Amino acid sequence: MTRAPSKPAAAASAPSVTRLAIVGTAGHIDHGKTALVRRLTGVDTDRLPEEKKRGISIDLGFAPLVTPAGVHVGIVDVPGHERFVKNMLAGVGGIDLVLMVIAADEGVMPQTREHLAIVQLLGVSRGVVVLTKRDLVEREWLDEVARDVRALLAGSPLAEAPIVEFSALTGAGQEPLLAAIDAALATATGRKTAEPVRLPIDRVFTVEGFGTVVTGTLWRGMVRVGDALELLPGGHAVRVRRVQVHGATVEEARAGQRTAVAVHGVAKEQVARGDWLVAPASLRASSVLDVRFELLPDYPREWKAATRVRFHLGASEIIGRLVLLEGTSLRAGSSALAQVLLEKPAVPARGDRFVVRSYSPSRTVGGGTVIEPVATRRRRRAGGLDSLAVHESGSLEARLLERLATEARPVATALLAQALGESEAGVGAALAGLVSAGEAVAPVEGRWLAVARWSSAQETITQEVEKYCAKYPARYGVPKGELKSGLKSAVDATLFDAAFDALVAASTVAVRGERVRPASSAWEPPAATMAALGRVEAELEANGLAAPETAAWLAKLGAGGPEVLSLGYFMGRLVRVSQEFTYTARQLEGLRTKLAAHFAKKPTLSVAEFKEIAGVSRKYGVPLMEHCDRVGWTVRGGDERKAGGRLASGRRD
Ligand SMILES: Nc1nc2c(ncn2[C@@H]2O[C@H](COP(=O)(O)OP(=O)(O)OP(=O)(O)O)[C@@H](O)[C@H]2O)c(=O)[nH]1
Ligand SMILES: [Mg+2]
Repeated sequence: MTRAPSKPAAAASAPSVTRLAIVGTAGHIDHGKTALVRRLTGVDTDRLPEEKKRGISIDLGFAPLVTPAGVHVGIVDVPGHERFVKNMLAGVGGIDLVLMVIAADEGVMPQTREHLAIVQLLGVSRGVVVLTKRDLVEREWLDEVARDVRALLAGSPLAEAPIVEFSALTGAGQEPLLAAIDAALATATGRKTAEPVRLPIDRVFTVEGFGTVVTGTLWRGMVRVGDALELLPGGHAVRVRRVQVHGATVEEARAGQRTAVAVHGVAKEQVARGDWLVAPASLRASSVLDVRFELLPDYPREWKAATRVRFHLGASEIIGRLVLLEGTSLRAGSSALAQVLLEKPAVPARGDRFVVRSYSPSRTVGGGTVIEPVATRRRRRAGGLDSLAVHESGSLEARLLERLATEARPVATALLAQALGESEAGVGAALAGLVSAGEAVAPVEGRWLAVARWSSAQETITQEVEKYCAKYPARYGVPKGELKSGLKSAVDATLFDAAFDALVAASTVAVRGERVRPASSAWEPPAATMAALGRVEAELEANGLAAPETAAWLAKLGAGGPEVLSLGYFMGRLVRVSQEFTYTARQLEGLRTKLAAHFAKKPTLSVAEFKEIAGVSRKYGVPLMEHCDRVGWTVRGGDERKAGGRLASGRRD
């Protein structure tokens, strides 16, 4: 081995933090994986009766190991049988190091290759090759097998991995093997304990007194008793009742530990292998993913545009289709942008590695990396791949801008962080940069929008206001509510409110009452409408307060009537007193003056007195009195009235 020696001081400088790692076995059936784990740990990971009976591993097995350097290792022992590769896949996600086990007597076999391809696709870059059953072969044979193995590994991330000779029968090679494991783990970086919890569930069972227990490798974060967590894709909220690591109850489990979590709030039947235990609202379930897909070099054909596959992520296996977004086919050994359309939702995050197996017969054909965990379905070759390329390899700022460009409304920082698979703090800082570069805005506190979308919303509103005013010159402007609902499909409601306020603040539009017009053009109602309004006022005033009913004089004005009426109301020159009657402002002002004179002499006003003052019969008197009550000129008490608070000021509302 030619690895740089690890600094012992590094481990000693932080004695309180135990170094943790997950190590997975891999290799062909019967090559001695389980025997090796038993030799190292004393634990028989074949615990199912059927495993005992058939002498093979069927499902995952787990065992703890403390290495000579003091690393606390959780070993995941996987089955080698080709029918159980899906079980192998459920355990191998999230391992730090692979023990590639090859029986010296048989050498490289089909699942040696398949398991190697899988760990490579999952991005496992640390490995130790174990040539086991050393006791069964001669030196010459052993050297030949070692040469085959080197040839197999050439060009892979494990090309430089140490090859250790071992015998589970005699124990020979155990020390060099442990030393090789320690050397390989010395370069492993610790997992992110500060990030939100993410645990792919590989087993679910019940424990007397604790209910439902889920187990898995804690990918990131920490789990403590009492924590509120979420089960996805089901979306069940749960609370942690107990945490165990390799059978021992602990206060907290940290990223990089095999973890069993007893949860409150969900029945065993509601959870299954492949589900995830995560921090609330930190991830979303998704059935459509944008990915980069790599086809294995030994795939015998070209990959067709849309093919039915088994998609493996974390401990989940989901059937779906893998659709190429570039070109109509893919050559073995090459990669392309693709979309995964799943029959049931996965729980992906950006950057996750996944494995793809053919639907039938099941064999590993490729894998790749998640680019957009929550994507929308694309039409093949409909374009938009530039944006995907940015999401794949662009800077955080560039990716944020791409994301914002697709958002029709201001989006909260937390949602952006979740969509991009980044920390909220990082996204917040990048957003601040985009704001000072003039590329993003926060129209609502803590919610963000691309500047282009912000400007176009304001432009759309302004244009709509201009259009309305050109169409209805007799009106001051468009009522705000009508403007907003008219633009409903073009401008999101939250965005409308923010953009409207900005237009008012910038004096681009002017507001009077509910109506809005472009501030740049002064309002001048058409002379003909003004003249008609003057005639209406004259006609109303000709008979004192015994004025004609609104409908009657409106009919005389013909098609332009409503326009005159609305102009009169808007300018405050006409006042609607009831369904039937409209008066001029001057008439009502005259009435107010008379009422004030009455109350100066007498504190109360009877109905008869009112009719006399107004000079009208009951038909006009009742609506007028009710109007005076409404506007606060009078206050009714039984049959009599007193002076209202607004009588003196003359304000009508
Ligand atoms: N002589 C000899 N036999 C071994 C050694 N290691 C394992 N065996 C035997 O090989 C057989 C298979 O060993 P396992 O450890 O069950 O193999 P495995 O890789 O776990 O098999 P699967 O989990 O089913 O893929 C058993 O009969 C073991 O006793 C060894 O170092 N020397
Ligand atoms: Mg086994």
